[in-house]
Amino acid sequence: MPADRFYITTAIDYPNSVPHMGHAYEKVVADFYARAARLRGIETHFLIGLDEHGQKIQEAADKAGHPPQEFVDEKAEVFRRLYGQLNISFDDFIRTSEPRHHEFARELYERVSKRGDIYKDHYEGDYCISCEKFLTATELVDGKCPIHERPTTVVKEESYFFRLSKYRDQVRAHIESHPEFIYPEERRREILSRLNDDVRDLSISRSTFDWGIPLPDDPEHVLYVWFDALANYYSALVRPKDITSRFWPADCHVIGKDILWFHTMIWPAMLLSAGYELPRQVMVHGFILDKDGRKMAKHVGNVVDPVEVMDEYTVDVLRYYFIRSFSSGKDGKFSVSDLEERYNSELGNDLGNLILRVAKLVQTKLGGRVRIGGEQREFSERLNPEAMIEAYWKAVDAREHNRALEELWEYVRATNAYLNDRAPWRIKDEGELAEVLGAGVAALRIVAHLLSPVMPTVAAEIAASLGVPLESVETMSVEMECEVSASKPLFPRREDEKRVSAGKGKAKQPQADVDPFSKLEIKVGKIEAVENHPDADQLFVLKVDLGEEESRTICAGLRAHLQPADLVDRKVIVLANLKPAVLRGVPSAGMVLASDRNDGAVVPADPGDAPIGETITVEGIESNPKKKLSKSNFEKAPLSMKGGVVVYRDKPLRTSAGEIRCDANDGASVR
Ligand code: ME8
Repeated sequence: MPADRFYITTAIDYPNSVPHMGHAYEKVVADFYARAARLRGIETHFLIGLDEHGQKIQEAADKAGHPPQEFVDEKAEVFRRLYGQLNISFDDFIRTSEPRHHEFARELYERVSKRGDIYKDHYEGDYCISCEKFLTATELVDGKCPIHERPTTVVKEESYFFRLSKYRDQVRAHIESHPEFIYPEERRREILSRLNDDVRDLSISRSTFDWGIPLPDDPEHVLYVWFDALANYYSALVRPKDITSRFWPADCHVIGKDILWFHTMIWPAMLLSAGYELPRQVMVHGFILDKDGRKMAKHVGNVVDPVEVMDEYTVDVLRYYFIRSFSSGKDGKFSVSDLEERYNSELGNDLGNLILRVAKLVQTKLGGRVRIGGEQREFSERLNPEAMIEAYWKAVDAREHNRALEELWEYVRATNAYLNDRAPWRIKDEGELAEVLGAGVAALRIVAHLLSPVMPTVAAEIAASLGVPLESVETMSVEMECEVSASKPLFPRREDEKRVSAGKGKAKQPQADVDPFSKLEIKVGKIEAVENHPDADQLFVLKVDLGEEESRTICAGLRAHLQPADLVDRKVIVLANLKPAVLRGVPSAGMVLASDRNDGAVVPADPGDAPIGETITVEGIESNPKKKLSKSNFEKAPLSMKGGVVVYRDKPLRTSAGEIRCDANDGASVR
C-alpha cells in the first residue's frame, strides 16, 4: 500500500544546450507518477531543476561569450518553458546556482568532512567533460568516452577526495537487502556486480576553473559538479522552507541509465557519511533512440525536437506516446510513424470514436441525459472495472507505467466490444437504452480518471463532455445524472502527412509527385454472398466480385450494424490492394470502405451505378498503386465525409457514374 506522502525527483539537466527528447521523456515519466500519486490522494512533492555548475557549462558560456550566470539564466527560461508546455506538474524547480542550494551544499560538505571522510591528495586521470567524470582505462573505447565519442582530457591536479571506498560494503548490503531500491532488476544486478570490484575514492574538488561552489575551508577549490548536483534532492527540501521531516527520504529518484553509478553508489555514500536516510528507490529509465537505434543526442545530430512534435500532435499525444510506447526501464526508438499509427488506431479509433459514439447516442436518443451509479446491472456485470483498476495500480506500484496503460486500453476495447454487441442504435426501449448507454458513460468515467496522469487535458475534456467528475472514483456507486454535451472529435483525422523529421528540425512537406492517395487502388465491387465469421462475432465473411477472374473473400466488421440481407447484391467500394491478412483464421483480401452515421451505425460507401471493377479516382491525382499497401500507408491518405460525399483532401472520390456517396456523418472518417 502506498504511504500518505510521496517525494519524487528527476535528474537535474545540464543547461549547456537546449532541452531534448530525452529530457522531455524523463520529466513526463516522473510527472505520470506524481499525478498518479495525487490522484490517489497522496500528498506529493515533485522536484525538477537544473545542474548549472561545472566545466561543461563554463565552456559553453565562454563559447557563447556570456558570463556563466547570465548564460544559465537564459537557458533556464528555455527549460522552464518546455516543461510548462509539457504540462509537468512540478512543485519546485531547483537551480544549483541559487543561494539556497549553495548554502546546503556547503553544509553537506562540512558534515561529511566532520565525519573524517574528506582528505587532500593528487589526482591524475582521463576526464570526460561532457560526462563530467573521470573514466577508468577499462571504460575508455579507443581512448575516447564511449557515450560522447570524444577524446578525454588528462587532468592532473591537487584535489580533495571523498572516502567513497569506505562505504562500498554498506551500500552493497543496502542494495541486497532492499530489492526495490533499484528499478529495474537488470540495473540492480549491474550495480551489484560492479560493487564486487574495488571502489576508488572520489575526487570532489576542482581548482582549474571557478564556476562552482567554493569549498568552505579552501575557497581556491570549487566543489566537483556531481557532489554539488546530487545534493539538490535534499537542499530543495531545506530552503526556502524546511520540509525535510515531511518528505525525506525521497520515494523515487527518476534518472537515465547513464547516471546510475552516481545515484546508487555515490549519492547513498554521501548520505550515509552525512547521517541522512537513504532514498527509497532509484527508478532508471532507458534511452530514447533514433530510428537506427542510436541514442538521441545533440552531438550525434539525430534529435527530434519535442516542441515540433507537440505542435503537430498536441502535448497530450506526445505524453501518451512516451508512457505507452516505451517499455519502462528499457531503451526505445522514437519514430514519428509509430506515433502516427498509435494516434490513429489507439487514440482515434479505440478511444476517440468510442467517446463520440456514446456522446452522440445519448444526445440523439436520450435527450443528452443519462444516469450512472446506483444500480447499473449491465455495467457491473459486463464492464466491471474493478479488476482493471487493481491491475492498473499494481502496475503503477511496480513502476511499469506502459503496462498500466495496456490494462486501461483493454478496458477501452472491451467497452467498444460491449457497445457493438448491444448495438444501442437498434434498441427501441428507452429503459434498455439508458442501461446500455449508462454503462458506456460509467466506463468512460473510469477511463478518463485513469487517463488523467498521462493525458491531463484530454481527460478533463472527456469528463466535461460526458458531464462526469474526473477526480474520485470512490463515489462510483453514487447515483448521478450526467449531462452529455456536444463532443468534438478528440483526435481528428490528420489531413495530410506533414511530418516531423529527425535531424532536420523542419517538418517534411508532402512531395507533390507522390501523393499518398496515388498508392491506393479502390475499386467498385458487388457483394455476392455473406456469411458470419466462424470465430469473430464482429465480422462478416463476404464474397465480393471486383471484376477479376475470381471473387475475393473479404472480412468486414459490419456485423453489429447490418443484416446479411442488407448486403447481398449491394455495390460497395473496396480497397483492393490492401496487403492480404488472415483474420482469426479466415484470409481476407481487401477492405470494404464504410463510415459512421450520426446514430452510431456504420454504413458502406455507395458507388451508385458504376460498373463492377472500375477504379475510383480523384481529380488531379495520377493513380500509381502499390502492389501491397500497408494499413499505415492507407492511413496516410485519410478519406472522410463531406456533404454526403466521400472526399480526399476536400476533393470527391468519383467513377464514370459520378461521386461516391455515403449516408454518413459530415467529417467522419471513411475506412
Ligand atoms: O546527466 N534518452 O544531465 P543531462 C533518455 N546533470 N534520457 C536521456 C537521454 C536520451 N536520449 N539523454 C539524456 C545530467 N537523458 C546531470 C544529472 S542529477 C543530480 C544530475 C537523461 O542533461 C539522462 O539520463 O545530461 C539524465 O537522467 C537526464 O536526461 C539529464 O541529462
